[in-house]
Amino acid sequence: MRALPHVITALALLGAAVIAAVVLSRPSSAPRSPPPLAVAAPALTVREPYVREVPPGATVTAAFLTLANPGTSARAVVAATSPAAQVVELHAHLDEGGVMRMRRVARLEVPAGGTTVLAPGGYHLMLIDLVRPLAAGEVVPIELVLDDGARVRLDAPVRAAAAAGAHAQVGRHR
Ligand SMILES: [Cu+2]
Repeated sequence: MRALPHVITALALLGAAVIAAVVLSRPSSAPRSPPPLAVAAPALTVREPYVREVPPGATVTAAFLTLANPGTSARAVVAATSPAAQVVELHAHLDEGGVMRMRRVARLEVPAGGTTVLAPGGYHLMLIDLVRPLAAGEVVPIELVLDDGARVRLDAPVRAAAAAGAHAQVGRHR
């Protein structure tokens, strides 16, 4: 694990660069030029990710976050993975005739210059077949796959269910 501090430092620097890029970017009337090859800023940025804590023995939980698209093209998340779960699915919570049901969706769209919120009662990432119990305070790495093939890594802290909206029943599916 000797390399870990370097990885963390690199991630911190990358995060700072992303924040700087977002802060510095502003609407411009300048003609579009090809992006410099050296800059590999992700097409989507992630805000306030968290995973809902579930009781020991629970095999599924959900991750919530806000996706921001600083770019000029619509982007979508088309898949996600995490070492904490065998499977991660993209889900929507839909009102079907007064009954709230979760449905798997193929894409989570994020409009150009806009945001898409994943929150209890709405869109979420479903972590299915957890490989071990997740306790509040630990951090779950998640990787998002975008429609252009880019990948976005994020670390989502586990939060107690009460803080995350206890009314949503994570275990109910299909
Ligand atoms: Cu779900």
